[in-house]
Amino acid sequence: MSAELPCYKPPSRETRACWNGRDDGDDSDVQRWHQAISLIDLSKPLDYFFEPTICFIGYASDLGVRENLGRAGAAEGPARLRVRMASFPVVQGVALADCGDIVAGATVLETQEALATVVEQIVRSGALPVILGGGHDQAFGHFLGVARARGTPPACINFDAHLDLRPIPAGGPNSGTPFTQVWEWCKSRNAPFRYTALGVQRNGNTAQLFTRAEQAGATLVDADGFALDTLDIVMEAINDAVDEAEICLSVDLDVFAAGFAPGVSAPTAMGIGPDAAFRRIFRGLMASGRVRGVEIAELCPALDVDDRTARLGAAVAFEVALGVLDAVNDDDSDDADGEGGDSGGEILGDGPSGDDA
Ligand SMILES: [Mn+2]
Repeated sequence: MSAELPCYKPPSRETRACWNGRDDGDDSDVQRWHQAISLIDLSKPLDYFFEPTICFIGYASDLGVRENLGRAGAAEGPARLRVRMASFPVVQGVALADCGDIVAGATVLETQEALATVVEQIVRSGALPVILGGGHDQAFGHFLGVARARGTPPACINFDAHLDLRPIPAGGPNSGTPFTQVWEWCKSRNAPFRYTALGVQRNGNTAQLFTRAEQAGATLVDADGFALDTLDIVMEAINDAVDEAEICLSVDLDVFAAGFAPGVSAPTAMGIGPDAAFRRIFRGLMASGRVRGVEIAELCPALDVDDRTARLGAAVAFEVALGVLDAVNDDDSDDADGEGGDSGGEILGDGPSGDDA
């Protein structure tokens, strides 16, 4: 454990052991993630990344899940995601680093604060943090880190069966309250709370939670929004909700149907599929160039079936790597138009109606 960074565990021999897999040689066109990834200790000063870089940071805690009376085991999520990402082919032009883990502190709040500190550090260094979870209480640490690094609160876009807007119990926050924490943080600073929940299930949230979402001005899209013929409407709704803000992107794996994602605390019978509709929405968000952090949440390996959920979470991380390239390329084309790429682009689904409509 690091003295300067509470709850922080730099990459260890166990971390390195996760990054292991097929080896077709050292040529760049056959390399895999386990060969290309570098290990970074965040307790040492971090250089600025001039090339597009993803920094993985594990949130190896299920403290918030247990306090939310969920099924324990998400603390093992980060290691399993690393194992399932290890053999992906390198995405040329995107550098990868593993920064180790945040482990549970005495309280959820302390653990979230520790995550915020390292996320801020990664964002300030010019890289994209990708948080490997871990209980969904990580979303508040994620938000806080990006808000501090950028000096302005980002919009939260959350793929999740649940709203995660529960009132915060007297005992402190848990994995069901992260966006309440963001809401209260924004309220106390008179900042707009921009929250979009995608894939919300009626049977997974009480009427009180839907009322709270309405009071919070949240934008909700249920699982039926994940269809090709509604893509344009959904992307327009996301665009309106995000406005000019930057984005913290959250994927709670329980947004996917239990058949695809059994390895979560609260599986979802009628969840979405990891299909073209999901992928186009996700890619549209990444290509906007405004995503400043991504998280994959709630993987619980002990409940998984043949690593199905771990593989799905890892595949989402691969989409992030492709999306980083899309964002860079979109930025370049913006510059060519003379519009400048700094503020990032519109969030557009690559829908079938596109130019032909
Ligand atoms: Mn959640």
